[in-house]
Amino acid sequence: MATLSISRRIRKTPFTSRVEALGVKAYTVYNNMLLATEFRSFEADYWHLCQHVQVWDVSVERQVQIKGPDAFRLVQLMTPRNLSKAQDDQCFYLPLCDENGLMINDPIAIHIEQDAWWLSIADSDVQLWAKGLAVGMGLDVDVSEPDIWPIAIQGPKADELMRRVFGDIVDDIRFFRYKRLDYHGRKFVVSRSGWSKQGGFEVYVDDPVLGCQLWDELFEKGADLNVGPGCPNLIERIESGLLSFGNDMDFHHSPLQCGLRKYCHLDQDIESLSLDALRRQDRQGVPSRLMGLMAVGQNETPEDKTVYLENNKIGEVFSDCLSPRYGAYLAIAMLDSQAIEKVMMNQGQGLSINMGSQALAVKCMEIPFEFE
Ligand code: THG
Repeated sequence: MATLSISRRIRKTPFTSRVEALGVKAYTVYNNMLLATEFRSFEADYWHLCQHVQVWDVSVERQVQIKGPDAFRLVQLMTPRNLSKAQDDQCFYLPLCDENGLMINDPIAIHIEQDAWWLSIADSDVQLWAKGLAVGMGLDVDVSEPDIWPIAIQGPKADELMRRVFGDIVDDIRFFRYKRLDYHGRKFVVSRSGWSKQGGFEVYVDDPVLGCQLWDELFEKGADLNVGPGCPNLIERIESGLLSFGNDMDFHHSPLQCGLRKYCHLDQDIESLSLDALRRQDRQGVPSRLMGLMAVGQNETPEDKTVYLENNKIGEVFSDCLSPRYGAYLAIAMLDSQAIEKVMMNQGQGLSINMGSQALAVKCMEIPFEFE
């Protein structure tokens, strides 16, 4: 295959030379920036992540900073999740939705100061939307994208590695909380979060030199823990039911279709752009929903992503993988709501995906997957 031409539009990160030296095999482009997708193989990366500890260059998780007297008001306008009880050290997984109740992005929001928030965004131009809203609504805020390059430390040995670098203080960081920890005289925001369910942290590096020093120190101090390079892993994130904006949902979908209902506080009195539209959708019902599909014993991924009930097309697979742990084909698919109802009355049975001359029978279930 041809290679990717890299210019200023497709940005490198302070860690790109290290990621290269560690043998990255493939990249994707996310927020106009390089994101590794594979080091060993998807499967070897998966087992290493589940057994040891990995250091990820997730600089692509750009921070859209919203700062000023109206910062809270703007962030609350952008999401149907009630943020009024936000604690000082809290991180929130947020659907961002427009006035039609459709998804713009699904960042982690960090309440960084009294009057400042970071939106740690997935792959879409949140900054432009936020600036437009701020100007259009006459809000007193400054919207920017500061240079911050998060590093994720993920895996069962992440706690031990982070203790060695930052001290026992990391034990006091609870899930989706953060602390500012000293690193050679600079304070880095360190949160217990990350795009895997293997546990771990994210360090919001705002100094490239110290960031590279931290990167190297993680590898030095983690040698006996079998630390290795890594990246968000397709298999792990599907098994764990972590959604990928742009893959599993996009500007055409509402959070009610994506299993994000629990982050939509439709019965609360909040000032949010999407509230009316989402309440309407909730009353009327949504046309399709994201569901999990599973085929145990299957060791090949279908090329055709159309999902059938009997001979009718009722949806499409948006992401899929082979799970080595469960010996199964796993998919995240957007399916017609009426078809889902029918199939769930039949214990999730009855759906299939075309595989050449055969049909692959798949079992339908809610996300996150429940494995027996
Ligand atoms: N970390 C940071 N920024 C990010 C991501 C991240 N930006 C892009 C992308 N990932 C945003 N998407 C998600 C999706 C899911 C989760 C985090 C970010 C996640 N969800 C948990 C779950 O679904 O179980 C927990 C949610 C909760 O309890 O609120 O972690 O990974 N910095």
